[in-house]
Amino acid sequence: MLIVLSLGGSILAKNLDPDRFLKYADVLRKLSKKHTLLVVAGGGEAARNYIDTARAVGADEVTCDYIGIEITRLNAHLLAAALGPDACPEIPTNYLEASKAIRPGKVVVMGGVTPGQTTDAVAAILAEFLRADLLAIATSIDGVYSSDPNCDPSAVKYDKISPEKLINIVMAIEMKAGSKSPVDPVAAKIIERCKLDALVMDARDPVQLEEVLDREAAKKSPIS
Ligand code: U5P
Repeated sequence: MLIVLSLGGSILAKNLDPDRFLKYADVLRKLSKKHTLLVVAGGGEAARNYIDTARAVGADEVTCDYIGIEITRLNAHLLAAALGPDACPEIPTNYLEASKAIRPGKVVVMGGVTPGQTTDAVAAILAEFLRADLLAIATSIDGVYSSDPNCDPSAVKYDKISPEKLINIVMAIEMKAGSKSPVDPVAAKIIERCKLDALVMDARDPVQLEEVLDREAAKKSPIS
């Protein structure tokens, strides 16, 4: 099975804790022996801090995005370092490079690509490009809600949601460099356009990531 995983920076790079990188690397290493696996690392707190400072010194949003992309690539480098020989040695900077980097049993790790989107969109576009079996978005919340559950106690969680409804929810969220939404609007449109099967999951615990992806893989290919 071909899996594209968007691995949120808020969970991967939390406090830049080396143990967290190593724990996610362990899980990804195991998954890569069973599946073709491409991982897009997010920017996390460091990206948001850099973007806030860039904005405060007068940078435009595109410049803020470029700064965010640099941080996602740094996180991708850290994850690749934690994977050691199980990571493809190059960090692709676009989709074609990512497709060419695929090697059996090795994880392709990359970060952002172009301004105006987040790494969720990178993962969605990559999933479309490679005709992935599964697009998984691993974050610190356990799914898609009608509004931000951290601010709105009446937020409703959706177990399943149509791409059209997802678009309606995410379009209401402000789109700026570093902004947070359950899935970014570009990703939501890509999911709609190519009818991708996308999974949003709480993967603050790396073990959960392995369990959920193994379960989804078993659902998709019950014989293997
Ligand atoms: N970013 C982009 N383009 C990409 C990926 C990321 O502009 O292809 C910028 C955005 O400003 C984003 C930030 O909010 O980097 C950090 O990425 P993420 O953690 O939000 O995915």
